[in-house]
Amino acid sequence: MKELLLWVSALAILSEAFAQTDLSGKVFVFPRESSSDHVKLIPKLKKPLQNFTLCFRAYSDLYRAYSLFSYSIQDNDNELLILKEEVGKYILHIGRTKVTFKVMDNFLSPVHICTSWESSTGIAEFWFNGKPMVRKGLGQGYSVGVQPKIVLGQEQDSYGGEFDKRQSFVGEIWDLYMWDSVLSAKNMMLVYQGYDLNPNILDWRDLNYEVQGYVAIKPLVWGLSLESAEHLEIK
Ligand SMILES: *[C@@H]1O[C@H](CO)[C@@H](O)[C@H](O)[C@H]1NC(C)=O
Ligand SMILES: [Ca+2]
Repeated sequence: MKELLLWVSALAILSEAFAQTDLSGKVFVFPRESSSDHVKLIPKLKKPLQNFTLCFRAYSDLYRAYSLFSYSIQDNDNELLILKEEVGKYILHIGRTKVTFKVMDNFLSPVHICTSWESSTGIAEFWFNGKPMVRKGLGQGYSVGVQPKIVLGQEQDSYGGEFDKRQSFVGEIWDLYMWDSVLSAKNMMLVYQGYDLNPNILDWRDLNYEVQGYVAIKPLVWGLSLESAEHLEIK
């Protein structure tokens, strides 16, 4: 009986830790700087990636460098990494190569980022607030490795760990989606507008994740209008 109870509570903990959740209208808040707080994302991914598109929104008032999306594999901590290096400058790592995208940064408002890459040409796109930045090329012929550890809030220097406080993210992240294909320009614009385009690797509306440390899930507050907030019964 004792064993059964243990088993049942272990299952409950497991199902809580690996919840498959619709996070529409919600955000992850990373409320403090640390070298530990993070969210692990569990992707639907079986084959190495020859093409992908990754989109999300982020809001932060940090001036220093920080990690936005850290995807490591067994032998490469920077397999797929998006870093904001400084105001106006984002870095995309794929395999052991990287490129820089320069953007017109409107500091202190949320940003929407979609980045895509195709192995056959190595061309990477970086859409910033619905607009395509200058395309760059990296990792032509490469395939992004499988069985990743995907971390939000921290930058991995080993497979699933070795976080550096100075690269941690403080702020809010939401609307994160990933596809195993390169979205067309029209679809990039539709994602920016908030359309659901059936992402097949990571889906904010059906997300498998695990919170570690101090990360809160809160309603989205940016961009609400009084009309859309009416149901909140503000009097
Ligand atoms: C990746 O995209 C290219 C076209 O850019 C296509 O030819 C190829 O089949 C795609 N690979 C996969 C695995 O979908
Ligand atoms: Ca790293």
